[in-house]
Amino acid sequence: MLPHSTLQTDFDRHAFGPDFTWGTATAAYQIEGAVDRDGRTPSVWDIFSKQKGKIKTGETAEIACEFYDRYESDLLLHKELGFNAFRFSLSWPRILPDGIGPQAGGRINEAGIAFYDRLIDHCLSLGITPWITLYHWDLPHALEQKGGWPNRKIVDWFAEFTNICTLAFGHKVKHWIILNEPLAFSVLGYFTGQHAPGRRSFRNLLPAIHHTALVQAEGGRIVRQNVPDAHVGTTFSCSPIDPFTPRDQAAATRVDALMNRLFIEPALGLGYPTRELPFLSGIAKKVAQPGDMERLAFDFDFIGLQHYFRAVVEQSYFMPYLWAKDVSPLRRNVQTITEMGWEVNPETMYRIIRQFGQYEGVKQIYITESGAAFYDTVQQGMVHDPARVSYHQDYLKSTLRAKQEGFPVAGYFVWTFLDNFEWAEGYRPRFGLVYVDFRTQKRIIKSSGRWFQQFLND
Ligand code: GCO
Repeated sequence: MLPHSTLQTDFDRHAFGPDFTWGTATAAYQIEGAVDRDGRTPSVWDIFSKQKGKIKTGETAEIACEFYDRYESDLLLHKELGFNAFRFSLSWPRILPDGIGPQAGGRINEAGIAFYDRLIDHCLSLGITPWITLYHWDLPHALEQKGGWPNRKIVDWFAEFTNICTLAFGHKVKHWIILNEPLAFSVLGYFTGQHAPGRRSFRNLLPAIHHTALVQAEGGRIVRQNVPDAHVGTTFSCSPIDPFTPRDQAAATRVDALMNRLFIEPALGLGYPTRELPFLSGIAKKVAQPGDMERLAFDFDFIGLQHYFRAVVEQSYFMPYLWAKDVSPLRRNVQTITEMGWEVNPETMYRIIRQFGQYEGVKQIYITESGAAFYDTVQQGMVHDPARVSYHQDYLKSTLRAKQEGFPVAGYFVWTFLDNFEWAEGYRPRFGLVYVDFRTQKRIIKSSGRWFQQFLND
C-alpha cells in the first residue's frame, strides 16, 4: 500500500478518455537475454558490449532479465499493474540469423518466429495489446560486417525483414512501429561511437542518416501493404531545446534541427533541415540516388514521441558541424536530475507535444516512451521510489494539458516495465516500475508500479 499523500493527483485516468492506450515499452536486447539460444546469432550490441570500455560498468546483456524464459510470469505481472498495451521489439538476429532473408540467400530461424508467436499469443490471452517495434538497435552483426547502416543494401535487407515479420505476425498484431529513435542509432552508432557498432567517422554519418530515413518510409509502406488494417507509426527521441543565453539562440535552432526535425521532416515530405544544418546537403549531392527524396515520405498513422528531459545549449566552436554544445543541468544548478543526469522538467512534455503536434501531417501522437532512472534500493523487501511516482504524475499531467488543448495524444507508454540493460550505461540506471535483482532474477513491484496499478484500476 502507498501512503495516501503520494496517490493524490488532481486528475484521474478517465480524464484521458476511454480509448487512451496505457502501456509500458521495452526492447528485445535490453530484456531478453538468451543471446545464443535457439539459433540466435550476435547483434552489434553483443559484439560492442564485450569490447573493453564500451559499457561503463563492463556488463553485457547476455542474461539481462531472462525475459526469453520468463515472459509468461512477467506478463502476468504486467497485467496485474493494469496496463492494456505492451510495446516490445523483435530481435532481427533471432529471426534472421544471417541478417539477410531467403531472397538474398539467408535462413529464417523458425525458433525465433515461434518465440514471438508465443509472446504475442500470451499478450492476447491476457487482454494486453501487443505493439511491435521492428528495429530497436540490435542489428545482426552479420550485416554490420557487410557495412551496416552506411551500406545502401540495408534498405533491401530491412525490407525483407519487415516483409517476413509482417507476414508472420500481421494477422494478430495491428500496431507497428518501424524504428526506435533513428537519431540515436545513426549518430551515436556511426559518428560519435558511443553506441554499437561504435564507428566514428563523418564519412559514415550521412549515408547512415539517409538510409535510416529511407528505411523508415519503406518500412511503413511494407507494413501497410502486408497488413491492410495496420496502425503504423515510428518513434522519435525529442526534447525542447532552449538557448543558455539569448546569444545562443542560433545554436539552439541548429540543435533543434538535429535532435527534433532530422527524421520527421523527410517523412512528412519536407526534406532534411539543410538550411539550419548545411552539412546535410551532402546527402542530396553525394549519397542519394534519383527518386530518393520522394521515397523519404510516408503517411504514418501516428508518431511516437520519446521524451525524457529538457536540453539547454550554448554556442561552441569546438563541436564541428553543429557549433553548439549541451549545458549540463549541474552547470545550471538544476536540482531535479535523474541517475542519467537528465533534467526533470514536466513542462517540456507539454512543449514537445505542442511542437510536434503543430506539423500538418501529424495525425496522432503516442508518448511511446517516458521515464526516469533513480538509484533504487530494496528495503525490507520493498522498493520505494517516490521520485519516479512524481515524475510520472507530473509528466502525465503535462501530457493531459496538451491533450485538453486539442493535440491528438492517444496513449502513454512508460519506459519501462522491468529494470534492464541500459545500453552503454549497463545495469546501473534503473528505469523500471518493477525492480529486478539481477543476481536472483527476483522481481519486486516498486511503489511507482503500485501507483500505476491504483491509477489504472480506478
Ligand atoms: C532509448 C531507448 C530506450 C532507453 C531509454 C532510456 O530511447 O534510448 O528507446 O531503449 O533505454 O530511452 O534511456
